[in-house]
Order: sequence, then C-alpha cells, then structure tokens
Amino acid sequence: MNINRQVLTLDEFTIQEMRAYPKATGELSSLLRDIGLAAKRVNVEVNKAGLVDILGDAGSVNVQGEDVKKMDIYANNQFIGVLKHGISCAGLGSEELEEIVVFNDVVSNNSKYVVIIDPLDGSSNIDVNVTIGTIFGVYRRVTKVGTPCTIEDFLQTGKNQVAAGYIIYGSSTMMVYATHRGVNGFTLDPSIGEFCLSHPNIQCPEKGKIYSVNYSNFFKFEIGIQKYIEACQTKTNEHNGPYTQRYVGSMVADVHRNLIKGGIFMYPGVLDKPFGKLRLLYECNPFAFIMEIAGGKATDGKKSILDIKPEKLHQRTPFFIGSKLMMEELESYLNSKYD
Ligand code: P6P
Repeated sequence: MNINRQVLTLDEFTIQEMRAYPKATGELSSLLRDIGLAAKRVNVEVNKAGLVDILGDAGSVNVQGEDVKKMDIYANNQFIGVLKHGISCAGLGSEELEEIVVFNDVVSNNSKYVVIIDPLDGSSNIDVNVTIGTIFGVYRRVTKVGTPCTIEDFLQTGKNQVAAGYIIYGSSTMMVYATHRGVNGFTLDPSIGEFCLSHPNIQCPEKGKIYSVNYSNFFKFEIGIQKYIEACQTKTNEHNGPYTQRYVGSMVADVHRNLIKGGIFMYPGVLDKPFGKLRLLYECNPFAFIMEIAGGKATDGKKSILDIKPEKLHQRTPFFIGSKLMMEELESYLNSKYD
C-alpha cells in the first residue's frame, strides 16, 4: 500500500477549494466543516443505536404527523448546535420543526448563509438497521446581512443553492456534497475521526440498469409511469432492458446508489396525494442540485425541481431523479398520449 498516498480530509479539501477563490471569506468552508462535525456526532449514536436507549419512538409526533424517533431529535439538536455556535449560518429550517430557527445573535445575523436540513431521513428504518441519512442545502440569504434571517431566505428556488449534500450512515459513513465546482464524496475514517476524500468529482452515468420505485403504488400511478415501469421490466426500453428493481425505502440510500451506479428513482404523486410524499426543500432540492451538477436530471414530472418556487417550508413534490438518458426516456413516456 502506498503509505504516502495523499488523502485529503474534508477540512483540507474545503480549504483547498477556498484557495481557488482568492476572495472567498471561508464562511462556506467553515459551514461545511460544521456540518461534518455534527455528522460525526450523529454517526456515533447511529452506529450504537441498538445498544443504548435511543431507539424507538420519542413519544412525540413531528410536523409531518409522523412518530418521532429519539434519534431524529438527537440529530436535529446536533446540527442546530454546531450551526448556531459556528460563524457561518444565520438560521436553519428542519423537517423536525414546524417553523425556522432564527439564531438571532450578532455573529449569526452577520452570516450570509442559511441551511435547510432533514436531520435523519428514513428514521423509521433505524430500528431495523437499514441505511439512513442526513440531507442538507445551503442558500445565500436574500435578507439584509446584519439582521435576523426570515422565512424568505428559505423559500428560494433550488437553483439558488450554493451547496447541497447528504451524509449516508451505511456500511460506511460518507458525506457527499456539491458546489458549482463539482460533487465530491468523503468516507469517514474512524481511526482518525475524519471524513477523507474517497470519491472525487462524482459523475452520474448517463444511463444505468436500476429503477427504484415503491411498486405497491403501481396501480395508482398515471398511465405514462406505468408504461415506463413496464418498459423497465422488459426489453422494449431503449437502453438494453430489462433493468433491475432496487428500493431500500430510504431515499439517501436509493439516490446515492443510483448516483454512483446510474439509475432512476421515482416517487410520483397519486390521485389522493398528487404531490407525493417527499419534501421539496430538504429532500428533493438538495438531491436535485447534486444530481444536476453530476450530469443527471431531476424533475417533478413536468419541470426541473430546481425551478420550483417554494410557497411553504414543508411542501411536497412528485420526484423523479437519475441518469440523464433514463430521465429522458421516462419523459418520453410521460409526454405520450395513451388511449
Ligand atoms: P415509502 C423515508 O421515510 C422517506 O421519506 C424516504 O427516505 C424514502 O424514499 C420514502 O420515504 C419511502 O417512502 O412510501 O416508499 O415507504
């Protein structure tokens, strides 16, 4: 093994990136390092969740009306803690909180960024040891620096993100984040407690052989989606089908796999839930930003996810994301007429 292999840590990488922008203030680098720190703390608890009394329902119900697992609360508090006491964030919007958290102290009010986050997505999988994740997006605030941030800073279109990423707590723990300079993945090395650059310049293959959807909803989907899924299962699709179906039921796991290997992930709306289940601000927008920087696509079935102007913090959207050619193939089925 080459012991001199230069493995960049997350901190070294963000500082190196900062050097590419001589005018950079270092606030974004500092914010990403803060997120990495909170992720390491969450990772410790996720990895031993079965051993300590942190499993199971916390007894409360979150704004989504879902039973809140104790880990949700722990993760939420970790991210709020590091961002509030850092120097780069004016406030935070979270899946776990009905309203935004305005840090409202002198340093925070002088910060130029806000963060939107799903602190622990897929938390219903915690008790059965299935991969879960954190999803985040970073925006430059639109309100005046020096004043407390407001909801207006969070209701921006996804294309305004300056960075977005996720942490996947799986067979290993990885932090993947994108800026307009590219998508890079960092694997946690427990022996030194650092995220180390393991997946530089991630590009999503323009086609793959994996489709991800909760098939139990098949008969509720619009006809174009049904026809596309049938094409995935047969040789009729353009890219040497049949494809294989992979669906973990944890968005971070499913989208990360498809980002690396190529594939398509679908969470459509249905008649009684036309906007589907997934949240625009802290689930779909971050992944859409990452995927588009990596060469893939993400839509609501009609337009780019990143062009949707949010009206509410917790609004949902139908969500289709993945390899460019597979997304274009899906769009051809959605735009076709069926008798
Ligand atoms: P379903 C997890 O609860 C989650 O929000 C996403 O991580 C995941 O993709 C989706 O819901 C799974 O939903 O309805 O297929 O169980």
